[in-house]
Amino acid sequence: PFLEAIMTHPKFRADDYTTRFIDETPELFQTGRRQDRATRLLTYVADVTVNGHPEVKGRPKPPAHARVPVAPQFAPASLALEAPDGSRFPGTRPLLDAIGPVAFGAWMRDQKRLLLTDTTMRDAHQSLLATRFRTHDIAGVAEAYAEGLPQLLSVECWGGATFDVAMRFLNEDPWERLALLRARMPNLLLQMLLRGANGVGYTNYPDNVVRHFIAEAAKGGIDLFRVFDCLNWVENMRVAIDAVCEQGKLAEGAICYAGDIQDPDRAKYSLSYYVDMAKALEKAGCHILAIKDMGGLLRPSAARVLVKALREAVGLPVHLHTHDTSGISAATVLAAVEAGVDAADAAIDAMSGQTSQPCLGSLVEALRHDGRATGLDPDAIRRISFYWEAARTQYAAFESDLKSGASEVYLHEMPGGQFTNLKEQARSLGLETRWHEVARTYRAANDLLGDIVKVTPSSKVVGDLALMMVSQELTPADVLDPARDITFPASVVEMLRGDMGQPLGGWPPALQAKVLKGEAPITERPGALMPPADLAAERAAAEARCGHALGDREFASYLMYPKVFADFDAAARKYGPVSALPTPVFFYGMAVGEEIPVEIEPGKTLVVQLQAIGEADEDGLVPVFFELNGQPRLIRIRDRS
Ligand code: BTN
Ligand code: 3PY
Ligand code: ZN
Repeated sequence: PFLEAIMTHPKFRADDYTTRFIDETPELFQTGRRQDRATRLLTYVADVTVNGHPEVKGRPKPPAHARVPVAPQFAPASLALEAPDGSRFPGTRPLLDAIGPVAFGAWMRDQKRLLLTDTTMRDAHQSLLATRFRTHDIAGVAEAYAEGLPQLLSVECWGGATFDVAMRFLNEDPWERLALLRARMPNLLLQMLLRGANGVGYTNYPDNVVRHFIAEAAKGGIDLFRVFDCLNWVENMRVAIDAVCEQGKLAEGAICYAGDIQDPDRAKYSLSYYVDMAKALEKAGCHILAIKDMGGLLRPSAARVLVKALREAVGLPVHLHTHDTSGISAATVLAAVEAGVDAADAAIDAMSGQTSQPCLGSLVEALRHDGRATGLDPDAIRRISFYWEAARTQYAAFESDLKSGASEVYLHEMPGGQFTNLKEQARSLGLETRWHEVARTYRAANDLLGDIVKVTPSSKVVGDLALMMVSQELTPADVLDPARDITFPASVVEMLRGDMGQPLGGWPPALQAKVLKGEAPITERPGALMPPADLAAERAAAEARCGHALGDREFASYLMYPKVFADFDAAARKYGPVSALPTPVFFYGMAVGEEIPVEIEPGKTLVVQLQAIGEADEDGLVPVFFELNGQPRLIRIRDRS
């Protein structure tokens, strides 16, 4: 019908067919493109129906009668916020646009109520479900946030591990997710986690790559950048902080919390260490100061001392981020609130607790009749949480076997975002029954490395060393023994060479010498030694590799992850916009007789029905019969199951 429509078009028949024909009659060609996308999507659905999805193979399945997530609806957001001059705004985004980042920081400090960030769309699923939440489910509830929770400080929804997991495992474009969230939450600040010179990757990038990424993220809709360095090395954060400021966005400099300020045996991470770092971040131009307690190690009494000291030392608002691995994190937040913390992070109820953030709804209720009441609507939180609860059941394959809070976190000190990942890595090495040994060895590995800040990517290196020690039955003494030849993981070699930067006090010399086997380490900032990337040449190489021109955002993805992006790009060309599929279909395919709507772009919905699955032919191809918008379609798929 597509070709027929073109051939019979009056212009075509009048013989004035030129390339302008396409420009003047785009509707004909859009039909063609749409069908093309539809065919690719049907190919994916047919494939996953016949062969299953490798990521959920052999894993627990969602219960058969799971509730379908339906986002609640609220009236459009009221003018929930008051600016310093008394004018009112429907949320923090227009307030930031009106007053700019410096005044916004001052506004935060002036607020009596506790400001809250909802982390569900980023850290909560990163920490609970291996970052596997899909755009479909995240964007599906965005409007409810905009309308139901306009008093939020921000929505943390991007960055950290979400960037590469989206491409690597979910066949979806992180930039597309950001664009949808931006459009659906126009009144809320969108917040991302940026690993400083490591961008959203695991290694230091040239300065101009970091700048390019931040410029694209700001253009794409990020308002608040939480910037950290995995060794708390402020030198390594400056390029990113400057780039955020240059974009006119909020730069939140994070202090990663390690050790215990109240433990005299951990003198390395003392109160004055953190106060000095806070002052350095203020001087570096940050608008907000974050305490990033990625391990959930900040005890309530320490939080009281730390928050008070930081707020006295700097004029910036203080934003507390913690994890509930211990089970006690709400006590930490409440202690910080008493000490005057300006803002805190929490996850929506159904996605809170354990390695995730403390419970948003319960914090709101706890402070409800308090001088620092948050202003958030508990009923809206509950209704939004019901959505997440239903959506979460669809990700049963990615749930960890954690059942409770655990004080063991004070021993191993793993970040919440790493815990389930490392457990999975241990499982894949056959060490699942020796998890507590891995946890203890993780601490030993940390101590061997000189008691470092552990957060992506330094935490990954500690994990690699720990797994090596457990699987090869090595004690710390064996690791240090000059007579014992050890092949260290590449990540350990790179970190001790200085490729990630410098830790407080430097690397332990004996271990460093043994690991580097005579190679000289660097002590400068890695980015200062790297020549700027030749962006034009890189782009040409990327386009040659992918076989088509790349937009600035696609190019930014490529610069962070060349191979992951190229693979994603190829899969996207093969399968089309799979991010639009409902999650059960994405992971498990369709049942015969099932019919689903798929919104492939705003206002364009395909109706897909699976009619029948035939027998494999002599070439091993299985015919899969669909109806697409009422028209029969046949896709043949190789049976690889
Ligand atoms: C890619 O092709 O690079 C991305 C992976 C997509 C895997 C799909 S899921 C449905 C089907 N079943 C498989 O085993 N592989 C494909
Ligand atoms: C990340 O970098 O992904 C983190 O979550 C660090 O805490
Ligand atoms: Zn976190």
